[in-house]
Amino acid sequence: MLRMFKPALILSLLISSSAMAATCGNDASGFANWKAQFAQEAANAGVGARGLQALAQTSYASRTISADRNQKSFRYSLDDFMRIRGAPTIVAQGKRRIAGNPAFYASIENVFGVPAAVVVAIHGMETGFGNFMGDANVVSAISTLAYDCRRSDFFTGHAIAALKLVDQGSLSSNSIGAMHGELGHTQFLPGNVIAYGYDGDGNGVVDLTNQTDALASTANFLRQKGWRPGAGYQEGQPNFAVIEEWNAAGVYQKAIAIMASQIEG
Ligand SMILES: [Ca+2]
Repeated sequence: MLRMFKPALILSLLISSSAMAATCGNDASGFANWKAQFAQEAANAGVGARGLQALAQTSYASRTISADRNQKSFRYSLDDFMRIRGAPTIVAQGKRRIAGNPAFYASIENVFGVPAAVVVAIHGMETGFGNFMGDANVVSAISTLAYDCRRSDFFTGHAIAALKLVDQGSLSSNSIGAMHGELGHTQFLPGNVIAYGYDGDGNGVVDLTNQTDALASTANFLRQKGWRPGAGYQEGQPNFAVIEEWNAAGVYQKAIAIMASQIEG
């Protein structure tokens, strides 16, 4: 049937499909226009009234863009990385946390098959066990990144996800997270909350600022990414590949594996 399409019609189809994507920009000047266009895109993707209202209330996140443009690629050795991130403190605190609430951490292991020590090491590494979960407005940060031409490809899906989380009551216009919209105790991006979020405390809402939900979601992420209960997680062992799914940085992956084994030890 395609050969029946006249060239002009094919061209008009191409134009209309490219017009579906909201117009990105490199500074604040086009953000309001983008929001109006993106609202249509979001509605087409299933975002409801609450999510669209949250999008309308966003403002251009200058701090997020500034942080994103000034990211440096650090090339620390593993030893330096662990020292700078305070690995001995994370290990000591992690042991105390598991000893202080053994039933909770045992339930994480039982439900997801992931050692509590791995989840605890991630919790310590990401936010110092919830001590610093960020100070940026999540919906504004993630929307601004989706608008920014350099970052649209990666963040558009996460922006749609953030608006859906508003619809679900997991996020609001006032939710606070890290500079790139990472959420809660273990810094999930919104798309990962949709895909791997787990209502650990059973109150009907996945809330990553709730420690129980965040740690259950983290264990669920690892399990869904292929964690094999009982198999090893050090470099060269089967579950190390799953830790690689959590964070792309090699020193981070090795640090998590080492700290978790020290927490278990
Ligand atoms: Ca919950």
